[in-house]
Amino acid sequence: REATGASLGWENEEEPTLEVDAPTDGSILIVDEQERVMERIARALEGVGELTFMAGGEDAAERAREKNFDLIIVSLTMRNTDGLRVCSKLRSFEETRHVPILVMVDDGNTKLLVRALEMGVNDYVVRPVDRMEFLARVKTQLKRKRYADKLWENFHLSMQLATTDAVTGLYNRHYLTSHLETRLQAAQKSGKALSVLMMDIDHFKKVNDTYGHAVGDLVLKEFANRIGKNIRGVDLAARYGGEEFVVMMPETPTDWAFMIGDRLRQEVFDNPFDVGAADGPLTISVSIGVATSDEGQTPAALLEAADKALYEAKENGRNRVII
Ligand code: GH3
Ligand code: MG
Ligand code: MG
Ligand code: MG
Repeated sequence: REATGASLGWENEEEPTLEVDAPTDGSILIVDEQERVMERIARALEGVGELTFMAGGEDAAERAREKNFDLIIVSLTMRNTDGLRVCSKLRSFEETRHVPILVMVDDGNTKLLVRALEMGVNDYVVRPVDRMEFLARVKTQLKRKRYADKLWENFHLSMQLATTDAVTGLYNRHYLTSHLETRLQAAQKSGKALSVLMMDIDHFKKVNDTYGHAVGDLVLKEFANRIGKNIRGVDLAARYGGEEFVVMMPETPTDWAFMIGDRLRQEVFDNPFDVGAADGPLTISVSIGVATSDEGQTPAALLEAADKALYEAKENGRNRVII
């Protein structure tokens, strides 16, 4: 709960809730060979969700990978199919690993049940099955699945909030520095160069003062887009501060980094930013400092070297790249 949007200052956003009712729209897969059993299950689970029946077959698990089921019910005593094997496959596939499994087992077949439980099935019913008990166990599994899905969703939302900058969608400074540490160590181990570009938009204060903060924000967004178009998939771009950006480039010697930086600088300067300013697209320029990792260098020292080069680019007239 601590790490959700609410605690990160999302005042006006709907707070994620973890309360769950028993779903009525769960999607349930039932694996059994007997038609009469399937009919009974269909009646017992009326209104609980969407039911899919598979008449056994060990490829039931394979087919389950293609659809996001909320619960899978498997009969352990089928004539032509090894139900236990179906369960073991379901637990081994990435796509179905976390889907709850409820098994049906004949009374007295404790050995089979124990093996299924050891395999990680979530619950069981013993034949002859009590209809009310069956329904209750199904609903409980669906509720748990719903709860787990929400936790997972909130976790992803928190991760995204914690690692990205809301204005530009780029990674934030914290993510960059922690990632840089790892990549720098890898670079030093492999002996391959890692370069960084430290970039700062020129006279950005003037944009804000002339056109307002909202237009300033759009310039930041568009600048982030331009960065994205000019770097490679392996590079990592982050918003380092207000109008400062950093690109981390693994396996990139200084002269390549310079070329990539200068191409971006030129592209930005040559193509004015269409951000809805009253007097048309804005000509933007950026100053860039380049630094390449030395042996034993810390991330802080590398960024400092790039910052020093950036300072020189500013001193020497802006709209340029300095190594
Ligand atoms: P220089 O060429 O020396 O970099 O000049 P500059 O005007 O770009 O530099 P300065 O550091 O003086 O001003 C940066 C401005 O960026 C000041 C601040 O109000 C603005 N700024 C910082 N963060 C944001 C933001 O998120 N949105 C907007 N619109 N402006 C921001
Ligand atoms: Mg400045
Ligand atoms: Mg600036
Ligand atoms: Mg600045």
